[in-house]
Amino acid sequence: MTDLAQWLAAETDTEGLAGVITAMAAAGAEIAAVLRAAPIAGQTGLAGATNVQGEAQKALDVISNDIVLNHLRANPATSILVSEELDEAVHLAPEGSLMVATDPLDGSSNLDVNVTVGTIFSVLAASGGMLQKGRAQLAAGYIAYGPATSLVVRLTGRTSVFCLDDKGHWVQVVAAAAVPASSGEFAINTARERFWDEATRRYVAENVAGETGPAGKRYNMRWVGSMVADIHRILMRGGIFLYPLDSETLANGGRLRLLYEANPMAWLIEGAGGLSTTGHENILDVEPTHIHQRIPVILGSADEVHRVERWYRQG
Ligand code: AHM
Ligand code: MG
Repeated sequence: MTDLAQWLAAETDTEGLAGVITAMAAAGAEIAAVLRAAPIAGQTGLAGATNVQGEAQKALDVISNDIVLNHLRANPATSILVSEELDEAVHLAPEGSLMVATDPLDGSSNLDVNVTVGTIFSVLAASGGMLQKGRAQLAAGYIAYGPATSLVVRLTGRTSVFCLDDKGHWVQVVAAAAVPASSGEFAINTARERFWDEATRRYVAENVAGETGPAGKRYNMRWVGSMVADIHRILMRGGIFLYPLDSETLANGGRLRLLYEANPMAWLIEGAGGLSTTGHENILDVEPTHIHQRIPVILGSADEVHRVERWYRQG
C-alpha cells in the first residue's frame, strides 16, 4: 500500500514541492470534515445564512479559503497565493519559491443538495511570476468531496489518485490514471445551446444523432454542474467536458478560470493521456494576461477532443 508521503518521495526530491502538496492535502482533509457536518451547522447556504442555533455563518467557500490559506501560511515554501475567493494575490513566506493558485471550493452552488464539490490547485515556480502558461506547472491537483474524499495529483509524471481513509491518511488507489482515447459520454450544459457556436453545435448534434449519425455510435450525456465531479468521472472512465466560449460568455473570454480551474485540470487530464483545448489551442499553451482570467474549456478523451477541434478548424 502506497501513501501520499511515499509517492511524493518517489516523485520529487524538491522538499518544498512535496511540502506544498502535503499542505493542500491537509487542507482538503480539513475541508472534508467541515463539509461532512455542514448541514448540521447550517453552513451549506450563502454568506449571511444562520445555523440551527440562529448564529450567523460564513459561507463554505470563505471557510475553505481560510483553511487553505492557514495551511499554506504554515508552509515555508509558498510565497504567493492566488485564490478565486480573493481579488488580489496574497504574499506569504518571502523566501518561499512556489506559487499556488486555487479554487478552494469549486461548485459551491451544489452544497445545499449534497452533491460532490472540490478544491482545485496549481503549483508554479514563484520566480516565473503570476502569469505563466499551464505548461510551466510543477504540479496540480484537486480534492473531490464525494462519497469518498479523493485527491488527484500530478507532478510532471503520471496522474495519481489517493483516497482519504478513516484515520486521515491518503492511500493510493490508482497509481496512474488512464483516460481512454475514445468514449461515449459527453458533458455540457445543454440549456446554453442557444448561445453555442457552430463547432459546439455540430459536435453535440453528431453525438445526439447516435449510432445512425456520422459519429456512428451511441452517446450518453452527463452534467453534474460541479467541475471536479465531472472531471473526476472523465479521469476514471473517459468522456469529454465542454464549457466552450459562447455568445453569452464571449465578453468575459469564457466561464471557467484559467489559472486555478482550466490549467490544473488540463495538467491532470494530460498526465492521464487525455487532451485539452480552447477549441483553437491547447489550454496549457495559453499565455495568461491576468490572474482571474476566464477561458473556454474542452478536455477529456483524445479522440473526442480531436473531433471538436476539427469542427473549430472548419469554422
Ligand atoms: P464556481 O467557481 O462559481 O463554483 O463555478 C464553476 C462551476 C463549475 O464547477 C461547473 O462546471 C460550472 O460552474 C457549471 O456551470 P453552469 O452553472 O453554467 O452549469
Ligand atoms: Mg470555481
